[in-house]
Amino acid sequence: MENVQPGKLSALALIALLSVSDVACKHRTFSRKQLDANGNDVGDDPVTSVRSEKVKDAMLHAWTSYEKYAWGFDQLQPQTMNGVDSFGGLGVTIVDALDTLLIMGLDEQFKRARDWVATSLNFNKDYDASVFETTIRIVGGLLSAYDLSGDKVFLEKATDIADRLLPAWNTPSGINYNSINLATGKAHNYPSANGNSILAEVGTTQLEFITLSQRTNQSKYQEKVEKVIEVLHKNFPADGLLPIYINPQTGMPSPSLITFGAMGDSFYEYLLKVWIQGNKTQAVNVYREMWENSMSGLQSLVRKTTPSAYAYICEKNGNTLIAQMNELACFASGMLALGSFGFDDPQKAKGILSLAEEIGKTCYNFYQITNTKLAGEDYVFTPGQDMSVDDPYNLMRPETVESLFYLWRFTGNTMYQDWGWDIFQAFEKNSRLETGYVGLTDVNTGAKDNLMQSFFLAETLKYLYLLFSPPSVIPLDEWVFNTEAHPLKIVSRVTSGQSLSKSEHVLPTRPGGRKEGRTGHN
Ligand code: DMJ
Repeated sequence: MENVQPGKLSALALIALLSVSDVACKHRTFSRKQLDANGNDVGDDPVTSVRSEKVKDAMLHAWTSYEKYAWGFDQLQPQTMNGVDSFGGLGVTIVDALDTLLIMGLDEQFKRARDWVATSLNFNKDYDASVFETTIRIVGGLLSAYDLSGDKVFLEKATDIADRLLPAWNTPSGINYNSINLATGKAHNYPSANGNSILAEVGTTQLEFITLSQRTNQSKYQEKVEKVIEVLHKNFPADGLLPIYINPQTGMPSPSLITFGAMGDSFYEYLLKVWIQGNKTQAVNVYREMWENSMSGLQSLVRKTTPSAYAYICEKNGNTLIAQMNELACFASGMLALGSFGFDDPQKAKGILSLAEEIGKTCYNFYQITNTKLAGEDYVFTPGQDMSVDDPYNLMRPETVESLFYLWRFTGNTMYQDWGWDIFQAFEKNSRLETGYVGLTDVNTGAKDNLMQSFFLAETLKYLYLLFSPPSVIPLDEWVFNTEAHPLKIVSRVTSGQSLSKSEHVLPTRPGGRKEGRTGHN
């Protein structure tokens, strides 16, 4: 294993604990003042002000439609004007939208959502829940609402659901099963994965469960999820690229696809973000080291199209590279931008930020080459023909606008705001109905589906709003987004051997990645 110092993993098992009062704040609000490099108020930018208001209007329309036709159900079906329980009846749209409502200042709507959580959110369901989806949407949504509002009801509910998920980690290796019955605690893996656990699903619970340990002073959540990384670390390949299937009995990777798209994606995202959440301290150094290895692996998968030289990330099966990229993999552009600042070598940092920009450009082009100007789900790359849509549907996914948000924050280049605006307008033109927003079954014909995905409110509209807001709204040196775009407050990481008031030494990091035109914090 390269670049990993022995003995670091024992630090992973140490528990970061924080008193609840460190994060409890009353209805956190963010200044929308535009500041120049010296901190002077330069007034509202009229273009971004109008754009952010339009996105807020879109959120209000999505939310109002959900309230009218699907209140209490997981998601809205706008064409048939009814609700559907796609996640076991946990009111997923309400929980996923809480922090977006708060950030946009939609206070009345937030109040109704909060009251529903307090009085009607019930997890005692005889339902086989996805550990991953329940963690990123429900645990993440509740913890973010708690961090933003200070309202303890969200922490109580997050603790209730997390306790129901915990038995999924009781496996011989500590690699969790992907599905668990919320009432009985009986866990299993999906038959389609041949008994395996899915990489992205075992590697995308760490931020939420570490946060929960910090807010509750209970170490059990953090211990379970950090054990997963400890096991994966033992069998981590030199190029940092793990296949999508992991055997929960042995903890070993099972030969299968390597991808930054579906089933691989957010494992890599969380390696970086747990390092950020842990204040880049020694205790989380191993996460950064694993992430840097994986980014070398990512670079080995990058190829360029002909004739236009768009950079894309291949998938890999055995030794064979596959010239295919999911729209889901577009998150990698934002991840690279976010992680670029932590390299000691300025040339390396510059190279990674530049790769982030190249992949961002490819993903924007995913949108621009279709008739609707909305991206398909999957693309293939053919010599001489650049790229073409492979799967034509669009679920109003967030990954590209998420990356445009990071690219804008880290480069200050307003071109990324213009690109985000183009994508927003395409959603308005093709996905907006009187009764909510829908995805498309075909991005070339514009044919519509009948579902308003909860991540459209949690992620797509939130990242668009933040793209048109000053960096002081959710500054990236204070908050880290989970993979469902729920911002979690970064607090001091304190290990179990220390007093609660004494935080670990914060390793120095290069500020990097900052260019003219950027205002305020990250
Ligand atoms: C979201 O639930 C999350 O962003 C997840 O990481 C990937 N899939 C959807 C959005 O596309």
